[in-house]
Amino acid sequence: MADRTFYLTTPIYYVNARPHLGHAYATIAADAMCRYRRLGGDRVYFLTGTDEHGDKIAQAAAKAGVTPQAYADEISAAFRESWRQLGITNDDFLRTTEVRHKQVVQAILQKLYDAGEIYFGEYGGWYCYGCERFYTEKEIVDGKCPDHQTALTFIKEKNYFFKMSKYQEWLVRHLETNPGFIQPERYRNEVLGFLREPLQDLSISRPTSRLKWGIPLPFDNQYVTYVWFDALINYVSALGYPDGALYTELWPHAEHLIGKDILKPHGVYWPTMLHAAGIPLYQRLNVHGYWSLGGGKMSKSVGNVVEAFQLTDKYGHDAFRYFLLREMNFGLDASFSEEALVGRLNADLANDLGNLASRATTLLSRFGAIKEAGGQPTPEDQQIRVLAAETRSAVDHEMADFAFQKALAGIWEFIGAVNRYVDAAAPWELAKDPAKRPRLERVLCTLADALQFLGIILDPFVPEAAAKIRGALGFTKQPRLEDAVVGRLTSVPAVEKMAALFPRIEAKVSEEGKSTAPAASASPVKIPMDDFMKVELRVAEVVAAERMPKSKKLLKLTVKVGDETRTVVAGIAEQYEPEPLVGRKVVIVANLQPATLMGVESNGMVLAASHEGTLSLLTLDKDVPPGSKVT
Ligand code: ME8
Repeated sequence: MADRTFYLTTPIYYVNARPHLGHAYATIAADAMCRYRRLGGDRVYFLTGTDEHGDKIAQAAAKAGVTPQAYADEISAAFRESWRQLGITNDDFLRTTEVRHKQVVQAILQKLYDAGEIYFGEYGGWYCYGCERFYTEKEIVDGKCPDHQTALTFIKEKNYFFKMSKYQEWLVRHLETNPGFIQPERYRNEVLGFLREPLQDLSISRPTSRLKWGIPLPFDNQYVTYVWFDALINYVSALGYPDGALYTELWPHAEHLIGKDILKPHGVYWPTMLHAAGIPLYQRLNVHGYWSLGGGKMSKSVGNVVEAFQLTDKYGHDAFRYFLLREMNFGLDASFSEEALVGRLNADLANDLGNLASRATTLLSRFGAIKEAGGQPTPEDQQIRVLAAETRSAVDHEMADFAFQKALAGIWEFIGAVNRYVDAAAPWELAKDPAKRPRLERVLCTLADALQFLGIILDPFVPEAAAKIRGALGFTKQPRLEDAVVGRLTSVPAVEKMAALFPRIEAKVSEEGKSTAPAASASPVKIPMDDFMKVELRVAEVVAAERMPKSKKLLKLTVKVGDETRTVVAGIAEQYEPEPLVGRKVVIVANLQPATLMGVESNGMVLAASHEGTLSLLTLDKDVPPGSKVT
């Protein structure tokens, strides 16, 4: 049986820079995973935090002219605030400057020292301050750090060393006998690759003459702890190691989520540190790839990872979150661009999901509550049930490996199938024939059921939209995966029609190729004929027209469409006087969802051409009766 307790950690982020896209991705991915496990009823504990000691932070603080603590306080608060705004559901936020953490670091150091695992020695080597570690000759590229492409500094000094080398064989064996210990497999292979070279002992201290900003070694106050030795321990200090109840409960179920840049400390230093300290190893290390900035024209506006993160405010948390989870194949690198984000927002969220939710809730709200659906399920209904069950198990399978992109692709196949189901079942046609009422009820029931399924299973990925979907269906319970089943509903409550879940973004790209704020411009998107066929254009005769009170732009038109008379609000008041319009025939979109404009419900849209601010109403060159179809 699967492990029902789950302790997941993110990297704790350095406080030398503000939160950016990469941090946001790791934290959002961990959050989606934790939400998913909670949805499945598991006991979940989710830890994140900030890594506040070391040269890097001391240098950044000095540059800013403040103390390291003041600097750390400010940036750590910025991380915390970002996660709050993104709706991250972490249970704890650990700062390495907290007493609870420092005590555990010192206790573990003392334990290792007493056990003879730490010795005093001298080491000279090439050091990267960005990575906070020494590089071996083999790793150095053109005399520079392979990660930062910056010059390395040769440092030779006396330090304390952890006897890491003696665990090399043991670690290789552990990786070989536990193939799932590091995933995806490419990273397990990378660690095995490191371990083909002789493993060095690890320098775990820095002399206070060079660096004061760290945790003092308990056995020598002339030294502070090396930042990685300090930082990795956060994963157990946050649980109150060694006696805390959380530690006992959660540590046997620990999994880490990290980026590939910090594979070596997590795949080599940390397991050997744990083993030497007599602490059981974590269960699994999950490694994601790197985002780069690039892509199409619009992306030029996103110059750096901080700006990329700020797009979350422009496009909404759900859209940003969805994009990151859907676009990156877990473990591989991906490219971020504003254009790609807008593309997915329009296609997947506004079109596929948003249209389904608004079509479905419009139909459901029009027909009111269904007490006991009449018709029997047909093979089409049955297919939606089966697909829902298959989707749920596929999502479960993919989420077991953090394969968010595959889980989402599976859910979107289901959304596509439900959209096709509605097209084929055509409930609006069934509604015209009272004899088909039982079938109509069954179709609406399947539709409500499918929507409820989505309102549950999408919760970890687009939490705000999922909550809106459930809200429209009157589903007020705590969402649970076990309720994500299509086929149980026999009645449907009165459903509220939903406003657009995700507004389409019509992006205007200026000459320099920079994106500007979303603007209402001609959309370059091509639509299939089927979509166009859904639009009903008809001839309407204006029987009355008046200005809307307090509006310069709007006219309230009463129009005749066949036998029906309806109200249409049109934004043409700046160029058309109301009176001369009476008696004229215009073209309207007749099957638009009603919209309320300044308190008046508008049922349709008058068509007009526009050119540089001039509006020109569409008229007919031969007389046809009102209600005629425009095809
Ligand atoms: O390394 N793409 O902190 P850090 C994807 N304090 N993810 C990225 C990314 C990018 N371009 N840039 C950063 C540290 N990340 C240490 C960790 S843990 C005990 C100590 C993410 O602030 C990714 O998850 O440099 C990476 O591992 C992490 O941020 C590094 O954050």
